[in-house]
Amino acid sequence: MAKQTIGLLFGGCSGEHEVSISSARAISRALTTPPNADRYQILPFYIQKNGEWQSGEVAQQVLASGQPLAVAEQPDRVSRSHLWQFPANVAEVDLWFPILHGPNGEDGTIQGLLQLTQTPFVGSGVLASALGMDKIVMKTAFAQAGLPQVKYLTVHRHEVWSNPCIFPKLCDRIEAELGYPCFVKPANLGSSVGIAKVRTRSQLEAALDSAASYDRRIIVEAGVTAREVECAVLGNDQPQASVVGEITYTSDFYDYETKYTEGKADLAIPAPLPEAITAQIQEMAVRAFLAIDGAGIARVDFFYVEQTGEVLINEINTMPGFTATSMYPMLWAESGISFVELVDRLIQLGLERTQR
Ligand code: G1L
Repeated sequence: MAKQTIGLLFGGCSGEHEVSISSARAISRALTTPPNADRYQILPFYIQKNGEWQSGEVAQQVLASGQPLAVAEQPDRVSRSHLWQFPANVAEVDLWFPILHGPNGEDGTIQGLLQLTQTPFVGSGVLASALGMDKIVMKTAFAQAGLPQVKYLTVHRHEVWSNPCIFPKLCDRIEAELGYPCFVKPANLGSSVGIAKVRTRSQLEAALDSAASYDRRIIVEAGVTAREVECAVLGNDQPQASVVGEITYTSDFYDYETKYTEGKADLAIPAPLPEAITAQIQEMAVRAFLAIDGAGIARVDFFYVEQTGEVLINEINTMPGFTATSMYPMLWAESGISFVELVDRLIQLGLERTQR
């Protein structure tokens, strides 16, 4: 049987460019390991930090070395013509495996492009990707599905910036309804950028101002004292949940630095939880996946409030980290699906979804 050509799409214009390269390397190793090596061949496409697509030698080189390609940053001279210059061999791809993060990689935009090419791809489509990226609409979908969450308020940039009469009232309302500590987050930025934990009025004011500079829409969440647990979901119409994992960390909250610095966060897989709580988390993870119309892959993050026994959903991530030491593949490894098998399953799920 002829091998299927897997278009590995990695890099991208974001702060997680390097993470993307690590994930792509782990996936390419899995694709060149038997039995995958007999079924698939890799066609790598590297998106440079300036948005340019590279295939062939250049992409191979980045994949082999793990080193990003240096780009001259001259924002005032950036041409947009490269946006329409895709390498000619994109036409050889049988299925896309997009390992991308960032403004144009995880919000449904890449999925829209792949959808337009009518080529199957791994992971969620446009709708679920967009829902998974926007904290406000995501929470609305979860609420509609009856999934319990922490208390939150949504704020618009104009309430923070335009009117000096509105702002104090807004802060009063946040203090009355949520209290301290609370978290201020831009609705749309991933990877903890622009997020602040605040404990006083002046910190709240500064955090709202800062978040407003990142996004027009802001979410403010009540702080809870809880354990942070995560569950991996795999499948399409009948998705399965993995064992549950727990994250403990030394910093004040799970920020960007903690996420990507070795040794700052510890993972416990499986998490030491009562059986009934584990079952509840797994059931909620699947419900969340179906609520956003997820496909293939997602990692769902929860708070477990030990004192009350409550499980609250925090968020769903349709593009979870995918390096050899990332939570998502490790949860499946503990559930009996190896990294090599997981990559095969994701490809098969991508093919299945478009065949229906
Ligand atoms: F295509 C998948 F499988 F849906 C997929 C896409 C992206 C899985 C995992 C990721 N992950 C990432 O893009 C990243 C968060 C590791 C940044 Cl590279």
